[in-house]
Amino acid sequence: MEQTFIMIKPDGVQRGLVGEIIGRFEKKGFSLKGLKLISVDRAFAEKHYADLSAKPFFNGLVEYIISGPVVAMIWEGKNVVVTGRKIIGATNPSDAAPGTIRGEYAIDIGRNVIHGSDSVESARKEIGLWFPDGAVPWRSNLEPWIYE
Ligand code: RTP
Repeated sequence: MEQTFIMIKPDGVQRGLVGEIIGRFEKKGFSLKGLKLISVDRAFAEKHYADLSAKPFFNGLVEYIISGPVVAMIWEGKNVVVTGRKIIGATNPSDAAPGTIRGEYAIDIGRNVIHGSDSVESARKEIGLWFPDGAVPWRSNLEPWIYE
């Protein structure tokens, strides 16, 4: 089954949005397969965002991510990478549709509350970086009520 890496960024944690965000993924029917509250250092944040190292906003982005604890998660389910990005909404909250997490809870692109892997391949890499011991192996007995 497909997995994605979702991170509630420091602003989401500080603003008390953790329960709301987890609830959205749970209620959709996805399964939580990894969860931790963690503060990361600069080197780790730079590794996570290595693909963006040439961008002008890179340093500010790294400062933002290390400014407080984040909630790192693995979510599993059919098409969870693409659907997770839809639940999250567009990168810039001004473009994010109402009803999405960023559409409801964010204004500035540099305080956009949440990260979600943008492809199955980046999900695999990010899960490997954040959860070196892998996902917690368990299966929900609700699956027959979620998948036909
Ligand atoms: P994410 O990786 O956090 O899910 O975001 P994304 O794929 O939707 O967007 P990406 O282009 O990968 O950018 C990563 C994060 O960098 C910050 N950003 N700031 N100031 C700016 O112009 C700017 N552009 C991007 C955002 O926090 C974005 O989520």
